[in-house]
Amino acid sequence: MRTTLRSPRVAIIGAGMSGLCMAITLRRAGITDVTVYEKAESVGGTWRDNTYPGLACDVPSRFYQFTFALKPDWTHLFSPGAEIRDYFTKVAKDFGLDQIIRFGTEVVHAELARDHWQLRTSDGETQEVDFLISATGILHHPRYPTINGLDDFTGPVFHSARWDHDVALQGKRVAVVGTGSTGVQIVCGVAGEAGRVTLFQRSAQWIVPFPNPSYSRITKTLQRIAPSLAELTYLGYRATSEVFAQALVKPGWRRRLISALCRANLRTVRDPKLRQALTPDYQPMCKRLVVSGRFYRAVQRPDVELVTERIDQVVPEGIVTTAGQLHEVDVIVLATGFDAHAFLRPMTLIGENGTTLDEVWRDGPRAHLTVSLPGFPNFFMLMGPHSPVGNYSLTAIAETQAGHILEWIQRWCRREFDTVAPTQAATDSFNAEMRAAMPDTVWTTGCTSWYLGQDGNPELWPWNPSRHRARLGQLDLAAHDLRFHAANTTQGGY
Ligand code: NA7
Repeated sequence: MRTTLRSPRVAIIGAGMSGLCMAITLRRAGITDVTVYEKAESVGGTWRDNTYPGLACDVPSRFYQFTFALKPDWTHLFSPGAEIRDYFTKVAKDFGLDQIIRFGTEVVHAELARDHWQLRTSDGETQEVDFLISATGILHHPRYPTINGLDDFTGPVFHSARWDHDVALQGKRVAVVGTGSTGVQIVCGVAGEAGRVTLFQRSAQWIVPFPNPSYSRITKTLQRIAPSLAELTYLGYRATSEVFAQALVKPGWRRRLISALCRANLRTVRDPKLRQALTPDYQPMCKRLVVSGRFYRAVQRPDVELVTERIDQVVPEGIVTTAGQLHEVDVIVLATGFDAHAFLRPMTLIGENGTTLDEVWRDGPRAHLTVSLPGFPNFFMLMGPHSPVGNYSLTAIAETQAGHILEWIQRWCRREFDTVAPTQAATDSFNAEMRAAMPDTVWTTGCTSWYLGQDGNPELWPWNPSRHRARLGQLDLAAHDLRFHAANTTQGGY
């Protein structure tokens, strides 16, 4: 007897890169009852929120894109943020997502009701869905530092992810607080335009010196007229990234090679005092490696100053360090990072037996294979806890996760279960396996960063990203609790 396929109602939270990827993956598979909830007024997530000067992705553009929407005419090896935002906007339009995205609508509450989810949005509307998928991003909530007197400053102060474009920087004295990828890119972006840039560095960063050449017209044409070349290029970047991703997760020649590159780059700083000030006290790659072929040149400019004394307080006219020196500035930019562990927050999520996500994650976010949670059936995450990061393409990770989630949904369509969730035992065993692998990773070699969770352990995938693809490519039925619920009424076909 043939089973009639049923058609699921799916809600995706977030229309950033990963939410778009999920929605398109579902629609391409013929699943059409999909709603994407987006609290802002446009797509793009981090690429919509970040608009600071100098913004670029630190993953090559030919690898930071969707395989189902390869763009032949990327302008640069590492293309600027606005171009990436435009790419995602175009992809959303090309795949008809404009009709299914509910802009300006935040999901504030989601609760399991036996075999489906009930959602509530900020405007009080409710909706029932068979699958709930969170794609709320990792680096979303700006982290504001607690610095005495910050509110007393007379000039503009803003976070890098909330850039105030009404503030003209020409000729101004600009303070940049923070030396992560963002601070480094901002210094490169504003040096020369601002009158003076003062970079307040709490920890020095290792910098890998990739140049950022533009693509020639002939390369763009070839990529356009030969789609198989575009695919091969993507795969070539993926293979290379996976060779070097090994440096992060295992000691060996790759780690030594990248470290040597960073050290050689640092030696290009001529002034020994400045070089010393820029020398980190931890291994390269322990914090996320900063990719920049321009930073050391920028920081050696006469109109750029590096301050390594800690900030003591902000006064109306500038920043005072613990050495008591006042640095008079006109604008303060806080490139102080994000709360990377606020997955899904501030929304409330209630799973089986009334258990909340906050209770389950009291000791930090944990998941099964980065995508699902015991006790939260038919709920999946993109970019969930321990998703592979570390200078690897998140579009590739999103595609792997979306493909995995689609497979579960297709099985639901074939009525192989009504609800699916990983078992607690499988989740515990996966997390134990990860913990055992952590000591080999470079992230545990002695530094602090947004990679570390509240227990001091890295919240990253401790193996090569290729293993993520392999593990998510094969559904492990034995690791899941598949249930049927009597009187399931969902009907229809797709
Ligand atoms: P990061 O990488 O978290 O960097 C934040 C920077 O801000 C880092 O240098 C911090 O120093 C510094 N920071 C944070 N708080 C303070 C205070 N209170 N005083 C001085 N300095 C401070 O964020 P980014 O936005 O640069 O990059 C995030 C990711 O975006 C990046 O990894 C890429 O994936 C893209 P610390 O090192 O903690 O001493």
